[in-house]
Amino acid sequence: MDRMLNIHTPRQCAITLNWSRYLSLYQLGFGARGIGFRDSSQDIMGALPGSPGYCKDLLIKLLSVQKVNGSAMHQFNPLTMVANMGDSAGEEDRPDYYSDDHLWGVLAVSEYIKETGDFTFLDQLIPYYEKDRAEKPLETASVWDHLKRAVNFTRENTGAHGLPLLGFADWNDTVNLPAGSESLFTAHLYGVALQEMINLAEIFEDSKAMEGFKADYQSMKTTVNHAAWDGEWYLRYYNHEGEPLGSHKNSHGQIYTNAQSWAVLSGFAPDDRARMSLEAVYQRLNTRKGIKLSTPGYDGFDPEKGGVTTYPPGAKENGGIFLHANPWVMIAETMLGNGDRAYQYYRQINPAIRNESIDEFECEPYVYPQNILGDEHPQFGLARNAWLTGTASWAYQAGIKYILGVRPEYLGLRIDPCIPADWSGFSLTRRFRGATYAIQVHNPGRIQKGVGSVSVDGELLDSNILPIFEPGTVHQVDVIMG
Ligand code: IFM
Repeated sequence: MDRMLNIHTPRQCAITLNWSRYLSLYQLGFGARGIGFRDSSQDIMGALPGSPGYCKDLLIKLLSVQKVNGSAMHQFNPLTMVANMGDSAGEEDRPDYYSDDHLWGVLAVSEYIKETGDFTFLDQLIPYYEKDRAEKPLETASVWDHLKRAVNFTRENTGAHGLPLLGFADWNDTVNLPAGSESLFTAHLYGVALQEMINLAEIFEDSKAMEGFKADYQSMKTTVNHAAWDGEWYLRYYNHEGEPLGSHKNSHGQIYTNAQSWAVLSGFAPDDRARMSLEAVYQRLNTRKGIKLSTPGYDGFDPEKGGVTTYPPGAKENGGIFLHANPWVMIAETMLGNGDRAYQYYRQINPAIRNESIDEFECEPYVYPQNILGDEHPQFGLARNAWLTGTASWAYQAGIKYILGVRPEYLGLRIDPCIPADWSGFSLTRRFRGATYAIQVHNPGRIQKGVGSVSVDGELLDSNILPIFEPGTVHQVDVIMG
């Protein structure tokens, strides 16, 4: 964990952040895909501590391909700033937007402000994507307006159960259900985005906006718990005919990981359901080589479901160990206080431990691959698509912000570790807004979560949020878990 979080994962985050840019350069002449709105937003979240300026520039580009209605173009070329609708453009009978893209922008901007304290960014004017005949943007508005339109788009595009419409797809690119289908992933991502909007509105003392976001959050929480609890876990989708996917009623694709982890991340799952959902992930989806995305895999092409059914069971999004989704379960486990489980999940996908079985893994033992073939596949354990994966960003965030628990917030650096009970503590140095925090965490009671006391330079604090210090200063932080 030490070497991964200090060296290898930040390097992979930096490379992943830049990779799509180079790909765009290379592909300029071929009109190929360019940068993805969703992927780059998440890459930014892992690269912020090392490259805040670069991340800000990329955020500006991303927001300038957001549409006037609040949704976002799926991909764009950063050299020409020409954007496209991704694979949705080729399917005439399917919606032409992805239901998650624009919401990732809310998370990326929030994390940028937490890391840097650059609140003025919310006032910066950025055009929306649509242009008139003279190539002049139809509308330009503040970043805050871009974020508000993003959550409003989701609020206004819901289906028969009141859940967000899937559009062409959500984070899972390969499940492309007919128009009218609904997405639980997008419902939860919307919940996380609304929490960020509530916090930002509170800081800006915009109480009217804050009350609106709170009402929208409560409303979606009620809808999700009313429409999407399957008895032991949460559903993943409703199709256009109102049939659930990710239900015990389905013969294949009975349970999806993201529907469980994100129910916890969004705060929509009440405690008992949160625990049952994560236990279902452990019992039904976990393998010793990582957590599968769903199970059992679909067994044969089904034009209604789309790309996911083109893979054999156990491969890629069809029941494979899709690593990007693993850190979300780690984070969810820390939210419930389960440090042992969170670290078990961190460790079992740590590429470094694959050094012993490299002939099976076939990937660099310091790089997260996109996927590992799951236990339904004869080549269980074989990794593919090294380097270019959001796993790097999220494994970094899960490790530093949630397991070690050192997390930037708007008004300071929160210390909230959730570690294995047999750790006696750890030390970590974090540079934050120009100051250096030398943090020593002690765990005398061998607990998994809980902060008993925090002192900075020998002075006891009355909270676990470290203050913001003058740039260039160095501070000794002592945390006693209890
Ligand atoms: O979320 C997507 C990502 O945008 C591209 N690779 C596959 C992921 C899951 O479908």
